[in-house]
Amino acid sequence: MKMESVAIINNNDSSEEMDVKNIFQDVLKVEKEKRYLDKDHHAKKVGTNLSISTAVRKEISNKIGQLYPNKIIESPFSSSFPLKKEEISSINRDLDSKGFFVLKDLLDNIVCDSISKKLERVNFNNRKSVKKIRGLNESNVSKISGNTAWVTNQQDVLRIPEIQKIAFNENLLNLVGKFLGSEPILCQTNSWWTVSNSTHRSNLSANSQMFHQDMAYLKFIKVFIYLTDVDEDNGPHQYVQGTSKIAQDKLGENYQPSDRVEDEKVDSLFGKENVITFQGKKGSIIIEDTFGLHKGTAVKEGSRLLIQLLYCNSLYFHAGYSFGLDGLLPEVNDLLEHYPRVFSNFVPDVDKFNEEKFQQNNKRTISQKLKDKIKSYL
Ligand SMILES: O=C(O)CCC(=O)C(=O)O
Repeated sequence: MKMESVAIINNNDSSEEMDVKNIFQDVLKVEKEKRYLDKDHHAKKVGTNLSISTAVRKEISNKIGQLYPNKIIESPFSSSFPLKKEEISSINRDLDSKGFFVLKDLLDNIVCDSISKKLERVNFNNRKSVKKIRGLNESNVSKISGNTAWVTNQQDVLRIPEIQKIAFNENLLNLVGKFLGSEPILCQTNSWWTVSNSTHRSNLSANSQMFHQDMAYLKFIKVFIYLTDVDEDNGPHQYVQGTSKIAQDKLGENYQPSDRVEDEKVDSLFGKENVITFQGKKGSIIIEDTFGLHKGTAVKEGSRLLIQLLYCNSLYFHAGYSFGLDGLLPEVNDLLEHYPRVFSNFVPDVDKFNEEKFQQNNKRTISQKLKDKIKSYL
């Protein structure tokens, strides 16, 4: 009898335990070799990402937490974000039970306006085109094609000093680290405009305007900051409270966490009363575990601009863009020396790196373009 067969016969591990062991071994390898920066890395891991259960994600995340334990971060940016140190524990309790928390205080209006102004000098694009649009503001954004224009290179957002002061704010880093149970890694500084255009299913689905779970990393947390006033008409964000732990199981065997879920199904499975709509003034901040079901509602009138920061516990499933070292404030360079794991998604020559990824992600064949066109008429 071969050794391999003996090992299998004597193996008392459940398939879930095997998944945890095997995937964690792979996490260690990917992290050690920085494989998450390879252009084809995400494609190789997408199968694993789609197939693992919520319980397996949690177990692997616990192991990551043991390897890179959450530690108190000291940052020079302590008053750049409206979050108090004393609030961290209670916010974490809400994140754990409900999956979200809305900060009581708003981000300063002057800071919001300064960020919006600087975003006018940044390239945006819609999901179906490599064409870049610049100079977007509230008075001209309705002219974009599609429902949403996303920032093309997130390094352009990070170059904005106000964003660095928020993303590396001491209380925010300590809050997200506590939630993740490990040192946080900054993995996105995203921004997008949403406008009224099409309520066709394919458009809503492609623009995160149907309920879905994010599955970008093993464990992660998002911080949304509204840069425009958001009322019921211009696309308030929605979250289904309590779903971060139960969505995958409750949606059944045929459901994959990348699927879009109809409003009616959400109401009947999770209760209409649990769908929370976030209207709020410019500067409103939602901290959210987007492994729970969420979406942006379709804009009826006007437009919405927001910033989204994303922190994760490991770049194992990383598909996104990276950051570079240029344009960092001196204080951020100091932080990098003390907390290198927070900066795991930083690469040299980031603009070239991100542009190549952008071209690859947006490469669509003529037949794909034709299929999308046909779908939009159905
Ligand atoms: O635009 C929104 O409010 C939805 C955002 C979203 O679904 C996401 O970030 O995953």
